[in-house]
Amino acid sequence: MIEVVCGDITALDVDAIVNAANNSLLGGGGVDGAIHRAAGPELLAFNRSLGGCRTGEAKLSPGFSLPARHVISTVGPVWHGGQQGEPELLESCYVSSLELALAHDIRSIAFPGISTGVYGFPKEQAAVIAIRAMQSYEARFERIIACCFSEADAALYREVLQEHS
Ligand code: AR6
Repeated sequence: MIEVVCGDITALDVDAIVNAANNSLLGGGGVDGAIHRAAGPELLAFNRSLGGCRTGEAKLSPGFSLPARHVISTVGPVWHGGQQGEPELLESCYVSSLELALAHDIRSIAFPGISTGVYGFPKEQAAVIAIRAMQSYEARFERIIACCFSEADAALYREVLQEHS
């Protein structure tokens, strides 16, 4: 079962939380800033050793001061109108994160709405891509959580889940 929760992803006690990062993996605003603040400066120091991350790919870090054991950083596409591979790249963020999790025995994972903040991906289309990817992996995890930052986003996810179940 995919769980839709509304709140701050940094508070979740799961094996891994996913970060909507940028190519540098060295921090930023939005959920990325919140995760770096809650994890502590060790996350930035660790990420300097990772050599960045390509859009659509994912990298693993420890959770440091977070309740979550790991951070999986993925880099979503910037929305340029949808004709530059944005949907495929966003799907790849979810699939790459889930594959990386499985390779490291991560059994509970929480995602924010990757690319739906400053990167400008339309929220409804992003929710459909997110839910479809999560559903194709749900049998291999104990928990997959879609962590929404507003009640409106959570309502959208619940609607999409109903339509796609
Ligand atoms: N917990 C859960 N979701 C959150 C939180 C939080 N604490 N804070 C924000 N969100 P964004 P992007 C939601 O902009 O669009 C950074 O500067 C937010 O409501 O964080 O992928 C990076 O360094 C939205 O739905 O990520 C990159 O440069 C979602 O998280 C760039 O932003 C994603 O919004 C990435 O942009």
